[in-house]
Amino acid sequence: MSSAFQSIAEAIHAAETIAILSHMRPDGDAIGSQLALMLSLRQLGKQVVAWNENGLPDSFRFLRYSELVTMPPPPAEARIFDLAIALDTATRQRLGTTLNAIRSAGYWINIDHHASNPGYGDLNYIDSSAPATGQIIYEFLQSQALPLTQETADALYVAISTDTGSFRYPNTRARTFEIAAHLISAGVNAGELARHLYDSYPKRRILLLGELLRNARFDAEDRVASLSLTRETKDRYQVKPEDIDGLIDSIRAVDTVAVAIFFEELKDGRIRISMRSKDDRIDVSRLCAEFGGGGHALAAGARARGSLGEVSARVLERVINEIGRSI
Ligand SMILES: [Mn+2]
Repeated sequence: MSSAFQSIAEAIHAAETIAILSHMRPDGDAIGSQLALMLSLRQLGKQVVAWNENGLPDSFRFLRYSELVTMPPPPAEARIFDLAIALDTATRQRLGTTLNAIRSAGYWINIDHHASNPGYGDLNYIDSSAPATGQIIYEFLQSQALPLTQETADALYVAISTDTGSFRYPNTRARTFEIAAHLISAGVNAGELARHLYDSYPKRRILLLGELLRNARFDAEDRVASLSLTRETKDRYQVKPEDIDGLIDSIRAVDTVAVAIFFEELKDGRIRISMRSKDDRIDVSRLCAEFGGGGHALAAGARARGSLGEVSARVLERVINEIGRSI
């Protein structure tokens, strides 16, 4: 058994009150990991909260007990915890407003699979070979012989399925399928979860995608594709943050495309940049780091100041240049 897991377990056993945090704009890995760990620690009799800046996206409401993952309370109600555990969060900053709800925490654990994670916890478990933080949580729960309930298994399956692009991305290993098989043995209905995850989008999402694709931009002999989403368009379609997740895959899936980019105008005046690479020679976490972000080699992001036009021009120029040098 990994001694790091042992240290995590000791910190958990020593704590009464535990806050499990994840990143803003949570994805399936963030929500699934938070929920699985929360349910397991509650079984140990711990007082656990699970917070992220945006709370639970509607798209994950089908998960049993998911309503326990919430937005943090206002700073006036900030609490003291024995232990805070950050999951799937590459930088402390990405914990956003959850930090204001924690007056203090006796100890910080940081569990993640982003190679760019600087290790901002007192104890850091960063495994960039894991395709999902949910896979690390699974290994941890197994190492502690914690019971795998149906709800925990569902949450872990959602985490792993979504972060591997439904078991398609290169980080999908034999171990990933072994874990998936075990989760299915524990009661996961893979077809039903896939229907909830991949075949249950609101209509506004496909209408939005239609408009974005009409204005898609292709550069560098179609090796770079990008979509731009303005605040005006978001308002017109009444877009929720979770509607936007995965839209980038539509241009990523074009045969010639090596790098896909999604630009989104945020309320705070910044531009959210998502990047996907299909080519090992283009490390988008390095490119995003130049714009203040980070992530994985093939999937990364950043938030940059400036107008949509300005930021997209700057980023595209940099990416096109990189494609020219590396491919
Ligand atoms: Mn993840």
